[in-house]
Amino acid sequence: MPRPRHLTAVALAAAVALPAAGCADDSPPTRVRDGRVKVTLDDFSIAPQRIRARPGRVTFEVVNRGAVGHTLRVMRGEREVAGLKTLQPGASGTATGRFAKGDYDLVCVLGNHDVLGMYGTLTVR
Ligand SMILES: [Cu+2]
Repeated sequence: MPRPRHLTAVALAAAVALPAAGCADDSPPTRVRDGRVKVTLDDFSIAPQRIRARPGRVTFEVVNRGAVGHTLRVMRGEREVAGLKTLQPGASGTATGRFAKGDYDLVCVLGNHDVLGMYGTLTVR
C-alpha cells in the first residue's frame, strides 16, 4: 500500500507548530565522521534532522529522494555557510563549509518547504 504522503506532510507541519518543544525528532543527533555526513531530502523532510560535528570542514553528501526539487542551505543566522543549488528529484550533490563552534540551521529555501518540515540543526562543539 502506498504511503499517504500528504498525511506525512500534515504530521510534520503539526510538529513544526510546536517550535518551543524542539523535539520533533527524538532520536540522538547524527555525528559527522571524517568530515562527511549523508543527508536525504524528501517531501518534506531533511534526514537526519539533527547533526553534530567538531569544528572544521564538513561536507554534506545530499540526495533528493522527493518528487519535487529541493535544496539544502546551512545557515548561521542570515549567513549561508554551505549550500547547494536546487536538486531535481533523484539528483545528488555536495555542499562543503568550514564551521566554527556554534549553532546552525539546515533548511530548504524553496517555497514554504521549511514550514512543511524541511528544517534541521547542525551543532558544532
Ligand atoms: Cu524543499
